[in-house]
Parts: sequence; C-alpha cells; structure tokens
Amino acid sequence: MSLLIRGGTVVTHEQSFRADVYCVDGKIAAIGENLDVPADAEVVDAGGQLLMPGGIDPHTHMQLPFMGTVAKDDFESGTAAGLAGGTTSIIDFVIPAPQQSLLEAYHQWRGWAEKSVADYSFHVAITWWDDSVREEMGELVSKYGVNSFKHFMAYKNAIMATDDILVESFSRCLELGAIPTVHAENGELVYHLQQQILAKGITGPEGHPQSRPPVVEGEASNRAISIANTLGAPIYLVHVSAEESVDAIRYAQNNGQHVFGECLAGHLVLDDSVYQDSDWGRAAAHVMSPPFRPKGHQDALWKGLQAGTLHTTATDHCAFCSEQKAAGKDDFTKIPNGTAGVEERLSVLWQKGVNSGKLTPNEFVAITSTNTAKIFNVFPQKGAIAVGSDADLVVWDPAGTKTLSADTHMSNIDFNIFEGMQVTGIPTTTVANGKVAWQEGELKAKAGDGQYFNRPAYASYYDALKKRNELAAPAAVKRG
Ligand code: DUC
Ligand code: ZN
Ligand code: ZN
Repeated sequence: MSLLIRGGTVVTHEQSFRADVYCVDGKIAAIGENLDVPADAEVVDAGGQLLMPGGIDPHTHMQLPFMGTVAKDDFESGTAAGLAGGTTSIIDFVIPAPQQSLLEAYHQWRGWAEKSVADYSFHVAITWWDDSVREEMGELVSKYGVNSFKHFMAYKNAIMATDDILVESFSRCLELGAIPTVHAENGELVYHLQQQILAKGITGPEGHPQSRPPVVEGEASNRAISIANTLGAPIYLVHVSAEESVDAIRYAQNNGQHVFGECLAGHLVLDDSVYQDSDWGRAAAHVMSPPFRPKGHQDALWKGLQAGTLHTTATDHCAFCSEQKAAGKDDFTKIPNGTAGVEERLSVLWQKGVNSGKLTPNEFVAITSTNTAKIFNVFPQKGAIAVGSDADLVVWDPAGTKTLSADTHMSNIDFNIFEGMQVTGIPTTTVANGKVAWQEGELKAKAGDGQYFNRPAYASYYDALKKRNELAAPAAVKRG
C-alpha cells in the first residue's frame, strides 16, 4: 500500500521546500525530488499546491452526553467533517460522570470512537476525587496512552472541579508526567450571575454572555495558573477567549512558568453581537462557553498567537442542532452549550490569519498541528512531514475559494457559525494514514479507518520540573 504525492511544496512549522512525499504502510517513507517509487504506487498530483501536516484539533466533543442531550456529530460524522477540512486527528474528551470510574468512562468513549474515520486520542476529565481516581489516573497514563487530564472550573452541580480537586489532581499529574488542562471559568460566579440575570427577567440567549463575562474567565485562569505555579506543575488552558487570560498566561510565562494556551477559530473571528440576533434560533446557535467576546478580545488572541503566548488552535466542536438548542427557549441556562467548527478551522485560520498577513504559512502549520503534537507528546509521529512520521497530510490550494455554509458542510447540524464567510485557501486532498481519505468533496475513508493514538508520559521533561521543585521550592512560587 503506497502513495506518492507529487509536485507540491512541503510546508512544515519551520521551512518550505519543493519535494515529493512517498508514503508506505501509513508512514512517510521518503521525501525528495525524482523519487524512485514502484510503478504501482498510487499517485496524487499536488500540481504546485502546498503540502502540510494534516490538522490536529486538540479539543473536540463528539457524541458528548451534555446538558440533557447528546452532541449530534458522533465520531464518524465528526471525524469525516474534520477530513473534509484537512484535519486528520482529533483529541477528544472522556468526561466521567461524578462518581463514575475513570476507566469505565474511558472504555465507554473508546467504544463510541471505534467508528472514527480519522485518528483520535483522549484527554480524561477529573470531575470528582477519591483514592480510586488517583489510582486510575496512574493506570490511564501507564497502560492507555493518556498524558493529559482536564478540569472544568465551571458547570457547578455537574462536572465542576473545585480547588481541592485541582490541587490533588495537578499534584498527581506532576507525579505521573501528565499535563493538567483547564476550562477556566469561575463556576460559582457563573451560577450566581445566571440566577441574578434570570431574576431580572432576562431569559434569552443575550443572558448567556452576561452571565460569563471576561473577568469570570480571567479570575479562573489566574487561579489555575497560580495553583500550578505553587505545585511546580505545567498547565494548558483550553479555549482562551479573554484578554485577561492572555495577560495572565504571558505574565506567568515571563516568570518562567510552563503555561500553554489554546484558542478557538470561532473566538478569533466572531464577537458577542451574535447574541443580539433578533432570531432566537440564530442567537442560541452561538451559545457556547466561554461565550463569544466583545471585539477587542479577538485582537488579544491574534497577538497572543503571533507572540507565541498562545500555542494551539482548536474548535471545541460540540454540535447541537436547532431542535436541541430549543430546550432553552424559556431559560438561556438550559440551552446546550456548544458550536461546531472542526471542518472549517483550517480555512478560517488561513483566510483570517495567513491571507491577512498575521501568520506565515509555517506559523499556520505550527498552530494547527505541530505545537499540539509537541505539547501532547506525539511529535514527530504527528504534526510533522518527516521520514517515519504518520502519513497524515493535506494538499492545500492557497488560491482555491469556497463559501462556508450549513448547506454544504458535512457536519450533522443545521447551522454553521461561519455561514457566508468566503475563504481563499482550501484543502483539495486529505491523506490519513497513507491513504487518500477525502478528495475534492468526496469522502473515501470508511468507518473504523481512524486509529487510536497513544500519548506517552513526558518522562525527561517532568524529571527536570521535579528536580527544579526540589532544588528551588520557594523560587517556584515567587511572582513578580
Ligand atoms: N463548552 C461548550 O460550549 N461545550 C462543551 C463543553 C464546554 O466547555
Ligand atoms: Zn470548555
Ligand atoms: Zn470543550
């Protein structure tokens, strides 16, 4: 089983060069010009287009049971949508119910994901705490290739991780060589503001951003970063949407702390005016957490990406259709939180990032695949075009155009938050595990073609962190 991608310009996170890429048995076997390949190799003619590592979306929720319903894109339709947009791998989230065994939940999600058409891995959420959770975290790291644990600082009375849980879990992550990640919103404040806003008679989607203002995110980001700093653990903040969080991350980094930041394609280009839409369904379709922000925050996110304060881009793909959103018709707190985007992320970032001059094509690769692969310890297996790497690639036409729309997307929902956006820069062929998986609008990969990928613990990196803590415990907590 071999495939030659001929005539493209290879673009990696650090360089661009003319080369053909030859793939054998799912891996990249050779890179160069005039490669000597068997006569029966399948050929994709890149015709002068770009060839980049397939996108890795580090934050999706396929088939998530959430707020009384289940997200519409399952692992098959969601990963297919990813392939259609040039994304070849996702890292989704196992979210155990409080008191549920982590391993039981992990196996449940693994079962659901067997029908994936593209590769997948899992972060596991810590939604409660006792000794069994501590033990099972160890087993997930040592046996099941999990090296990241997620903590929801919001969603009180459901999956919220309180400070005591953060302290226990971050400490355990440090012991195991795993990275703690957080959804940073102060859940107590969100709950309080929701009751206050409902009491004022505000029940529509406009109440959603009012109940989750930027300061609520900024407080949680600062708190999570401070806890990690005190314990000497690294930390990864998912879906950073507020300038306050970017500032907190930059401040910590400038003080020598290992803090990583992710932002979403949606937060980079949409603002909170979407919640003022006179059409309830359109406003509700944008309800996600954290919410879309006043315009100025977008600027902070772009600058964060440009400066390297933020490292990765994701989507938080969690697709609910209008019928599901209608559960919150009379109470915005009951609108299932979530928006889609796994299919549009690369084109939106190319259009708004590369075409505007904010990002170079190499920086685009860094923030759409390579940085994620490095942070979650699967580089250079993924996020790279190198001999021996997984043959997950996207042939990219920088001059190709498209109008993003729910009428043409692959996702299972009836709404597209990027509706009507014209993009120049689109995938033409997506190669996953050395096979043409999607080409010119046609899905070629089949259910089950996607494979689970392990993410090993960060042994040497964590040894260094632990040594630093032992040698200089007071310095590790010093700020300013
Ligand atoms: N935010 C969402 O909008 N949906 C799923 C979970 C989350 O944190
Ligand atoms: Zn979240
Ligand atoms: Zn999420």
